[in-house]
Amino acid sequence: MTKNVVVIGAQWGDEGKGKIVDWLAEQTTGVVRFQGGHNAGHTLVVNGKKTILRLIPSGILHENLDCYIGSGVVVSPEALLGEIDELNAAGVKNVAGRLKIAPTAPLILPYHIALDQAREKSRGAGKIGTTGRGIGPAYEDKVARRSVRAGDLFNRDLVAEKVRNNLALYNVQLEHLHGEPTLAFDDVMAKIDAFRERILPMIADVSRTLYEKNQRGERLLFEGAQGTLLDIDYGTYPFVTSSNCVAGAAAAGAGVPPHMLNYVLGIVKAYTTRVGSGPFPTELFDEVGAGLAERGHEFGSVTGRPRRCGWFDAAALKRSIQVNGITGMCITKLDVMDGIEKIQICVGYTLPDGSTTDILPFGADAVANCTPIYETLDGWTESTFGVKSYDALPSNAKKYLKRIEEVCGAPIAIVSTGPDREETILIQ
Ligand code: 2SA
Ligand code: MG
Repeated sequence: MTKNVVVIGAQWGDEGKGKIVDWLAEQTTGVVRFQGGHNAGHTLVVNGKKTILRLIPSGILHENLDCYIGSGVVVSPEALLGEIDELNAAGVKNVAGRLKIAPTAPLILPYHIALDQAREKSRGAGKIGTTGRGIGPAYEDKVARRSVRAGDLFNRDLVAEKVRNNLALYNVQLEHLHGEPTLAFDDVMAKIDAFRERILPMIADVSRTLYEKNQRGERLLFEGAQGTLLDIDYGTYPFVTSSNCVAGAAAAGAGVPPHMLNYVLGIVKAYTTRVGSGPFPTELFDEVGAGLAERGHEFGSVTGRPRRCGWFDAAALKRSIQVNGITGMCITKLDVMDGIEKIQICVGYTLPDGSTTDILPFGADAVANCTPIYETLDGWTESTFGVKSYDALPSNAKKYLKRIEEVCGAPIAIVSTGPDREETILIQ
């Protein structure tokens, strides 16, 4: 595969990015997270042992490589340290020593979490279904230019001043808009003091380090979180996350020039899932959907929420391919489709005025108006679980993959047939 790879989710997240990043990481010297925060849940299985990473890049299990958290990530220091402790306890070597955080990355502090959860409660039935991790408010602070950034931790007085100002704003909202308890300045500072010393040694000039690595010819992997249809601009707004999840965000979010992004690998689940609220044209409410959820273990890896399941949506994928410039696709969880007699693929939508379109429109309202147009393919009864060569796949599974390529307009580079590193077919 060409030099630096950006791995992005091409659907609504949970496509299986973690496994692929971990697998590709072996050929690199660094893995970089460039957006999102600990709302992500990246699951890796190595030798049958499962690890869920939320904030730490999914390359950390390779003990010879460094992991980077770029400026585009909103960093919860408490979540980060919790994850480091878990990895240490699992015997992963030198985690903190191999982790570098950009000084310009905004921090998630207790008031972000409180406001995220208070807002969701107030929204009632209209809730977005956020992960409740404070992601939205933390990004709001960034664009409002009031974030406490990682590098600010070197100056406690500056942090205290920002926290005081921010709390004045947040407490008004918590109390008067949402009827929730306010947060005390001393409590927030006590939390910051509890993590400050452990975070400081990890703060480094990530942008420069990545640039110089690239100049030395070392390979890098950029790890996206969530998915294109959750992108703040191009997703089903407002039912989206608060960051850009598309490949282009890797440059700004990591602090590297766009020419360093050589290959965009779109991770694509062999069916579709979504967690949280918002429109989902191919959602299934029958036993086929329930079967996908069960066989695919479709529960949020951070929150444990059940994921909604549906047919493969090639018209949504087409949008994703165009927005990201996907060089190659990696199809994951193909084995979950085993045993379905007739498989449907959405190839476009009928709109309320009777016209049709072959690509997902932008925004929740427009997407909610889309009625899928399906093509039906014969399924396969053989198990594809753990199959390690393309030729060994059932012929109907190959036809399914071929049709996906044709309708979406991008080649399939990798097929994943199980959660383990070994259960991966490299096509090109
Ligand atoms: P937020 O918390 O502000 O980012 O939520 C806004 C929307 O983004 C969705 N979102 C996700 N969707 C899928 N997977 C995500 N990560 C976890 C996982 C989720 C979990 O890997 O399973 O454990 O529940 C993720 N993170 C954010 C979210 O559902 C909202 O629709
Ligand atoms: Mg996930």
